[in-house]
Amino acid sequence: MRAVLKFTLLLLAFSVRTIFASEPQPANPGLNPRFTGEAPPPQEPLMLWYRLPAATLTNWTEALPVGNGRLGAMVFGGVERERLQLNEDTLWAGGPYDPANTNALAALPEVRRLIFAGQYTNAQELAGEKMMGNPMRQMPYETVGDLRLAFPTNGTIENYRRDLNLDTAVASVSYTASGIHFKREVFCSPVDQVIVMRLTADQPGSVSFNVGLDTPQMATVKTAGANELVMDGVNRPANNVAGALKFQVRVRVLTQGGKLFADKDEISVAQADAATLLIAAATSYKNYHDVSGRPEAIVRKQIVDAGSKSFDRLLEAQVAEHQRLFRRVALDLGETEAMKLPTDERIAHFAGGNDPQLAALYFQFARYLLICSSRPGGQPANLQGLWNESMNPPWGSKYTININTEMNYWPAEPGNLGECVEPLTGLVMDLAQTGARTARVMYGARGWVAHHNSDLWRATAPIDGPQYGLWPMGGAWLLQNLWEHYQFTGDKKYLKEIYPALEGSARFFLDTLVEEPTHRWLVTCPSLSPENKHPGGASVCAGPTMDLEIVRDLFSNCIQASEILGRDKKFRQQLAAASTRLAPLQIGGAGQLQEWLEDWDTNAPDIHHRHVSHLYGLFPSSQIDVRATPELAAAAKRSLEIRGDKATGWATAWRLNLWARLHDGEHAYGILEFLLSPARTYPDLFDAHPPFQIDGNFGGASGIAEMLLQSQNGEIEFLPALPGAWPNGNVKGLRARGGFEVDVGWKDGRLVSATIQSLAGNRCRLRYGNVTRAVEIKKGSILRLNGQLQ
Ligand code: FUC
Repeated sequence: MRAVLKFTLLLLAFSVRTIFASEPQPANPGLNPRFTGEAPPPQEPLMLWYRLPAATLTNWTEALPVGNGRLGAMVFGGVERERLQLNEDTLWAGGPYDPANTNALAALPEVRRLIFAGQYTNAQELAGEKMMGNPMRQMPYETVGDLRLAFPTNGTIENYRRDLNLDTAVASVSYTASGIHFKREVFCSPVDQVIVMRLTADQPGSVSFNVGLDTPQMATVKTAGANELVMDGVNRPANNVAGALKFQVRVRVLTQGGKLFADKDEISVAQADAATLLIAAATSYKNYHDVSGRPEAIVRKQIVDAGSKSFDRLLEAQVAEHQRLFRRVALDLGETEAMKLPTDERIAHFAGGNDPQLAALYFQFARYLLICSSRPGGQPANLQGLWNESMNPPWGSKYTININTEMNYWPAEPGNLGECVEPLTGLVMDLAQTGARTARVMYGARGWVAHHNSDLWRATAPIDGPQYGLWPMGGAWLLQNLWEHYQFTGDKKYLKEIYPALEGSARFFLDTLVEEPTHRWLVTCPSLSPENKHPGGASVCAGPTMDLEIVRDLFSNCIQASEILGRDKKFRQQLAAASTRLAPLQIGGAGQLQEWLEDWDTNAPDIHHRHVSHLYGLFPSSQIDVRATPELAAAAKRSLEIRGDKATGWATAWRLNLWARLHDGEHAYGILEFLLSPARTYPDLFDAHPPFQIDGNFGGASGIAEMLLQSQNGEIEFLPALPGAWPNGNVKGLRARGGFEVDVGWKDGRLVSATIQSLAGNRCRLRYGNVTRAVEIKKGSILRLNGQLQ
């Protein structure tokens, strides 16, 4: 009886609901005097760590991400209260819809006429009226809600530390309170498809907490049986598209010792020795036109299956699966005393400091994020990867495909994470379906088209306004990422799978390219150079440089693919003929690479614009190259100088890659210093556009790889842009085009060793500075070289 009374009092004392509903939040618990002592820095170098919780449980960019590609959480690490903000990658607003605008085709000739007559603002206005998708905006990606815990903690907190171990993918919180050492570990298993949270203490009977679920979604929360919480909900409508998804979250609470009590919508644990929470979430999304899945059946099974395994078994399986991918690449840029500082302090001191390992950590963090947000079978990494606390996140946290989604996948191949491209391949194959209708209805064209954005429902029509949306190149650019997957792997089966999408996209351009009146070059029209206004008072124009670069790559890839696969000879010839008629790259009066057909660059309203679209030819493409096309490379450099280094997160990351391709290691490093400063990196290492956008993380990692190894244009080049800040180091396991795995070691700024393993048996040419060497390595064999490539 007394025990029951005590237990009830305990429940009243720290009900999750009461605490979260009414307790005022301290303005800055970072200064909370109750935290004392200094937890030691972690031994493991690949750790993010902090001496305080994420402030007030609201400062989301201080929380630490875990994820299994589909399901994810942000872990805040609070002491009296803990928050796990939850995501599931198919919980978006809306339902299946078709945004193609049936008025577009009739307006197309007039829009083109106005553009060629130089009446750009009129063209843009008409396109705005007749050529935009319906609705004009796409569906946002949404949060699932939060798992909330409340703990009966009193007194001083000693030696607090929270961290994220990139090597095991486990987030931990540990501290001592009232002489008891508490520990929490959280991971999200790709094997068992649940988030697992383990709560332990070094003295028996010390683990007590209440747990509940919160959500801004249209959902109900209740307990089920003695130890489960269930949230049932439906997604929201958006932009006149009805919500069509159901979802369920199920939490099972397992205890060792102590007592467990299920209230209406909360579960309480008192005086347990340890507890494990299993969290599962699923929606009814099957694919972009089928929402008939059964979330309840899915999460029930996941919870039952995971519940039959011990915590150690769950942990072991997830660590093994994570390390299978994560451990393929090791990067050592040198270690210094700075490593002993918490991660947020290191970010503040990176620029001008001596902390090369932070760059290595940043590189590996991006690989971690890709593994955690883009696994086979799931959705591709969106603008925030997988992690989003809002119902209305910036830019809908969608797939912006005029740079951002492509950038997300730049580190995938060099970073030896080719499998993580699978969700992107899936997206593109879907867009080839939905985009076929957009091509037919809006352009009267065969093949398929996608404009500058897409969402869970694979929408492909122009959105947001013609100055952003009227850009028919998104699908074609995404195909370049898929082509790179083939370049790095040589996987013919994959090439065969993506060939219809390549062929369909090329066919769209054969049908829609038009002759511009002055030179009779073939150009896209209407289009724009992503989001950049030209001096004609609009963005809309004909034949921006980037479009022609993308079409040139697309046609060339399609020609090669059809040769390799032995098909479509006649089509190949058509593509070759059209290729020679595309408008060429042009150098303008300021010595710059022209962004448009006309030499407008230095008269454009924003010469420092964040997008550097015309430099696509230098990176990610390799049409412009310091050795093969030195004049164009010099012009690209001039364009970059005019644009300047300071830009948003992803735009900074793009500049980093471009300077690496120009083989200017010092300039590239200066840009990395800006990217890794508090202006562009949050305390949890997430990229700051600002606001948070994950592309800068991925683009940054790609840039670091480009500084150490490049493999475009038939050569594998060692240390093409090594900065003075990294005199000694080595990298193991990077991938190069042609199917190679490469290790590189350097000392005093000079190459000392290289190891090349051939995965496909292709020939290759190696380069270090001016020394080159052609080699043949049998498939599966390894070649070891010294600094002279001998
Ligand atoms: C493009 C960029 C913005 C932002 C958005 C998601 O529109 O121009 O900077 O990254 O995508």
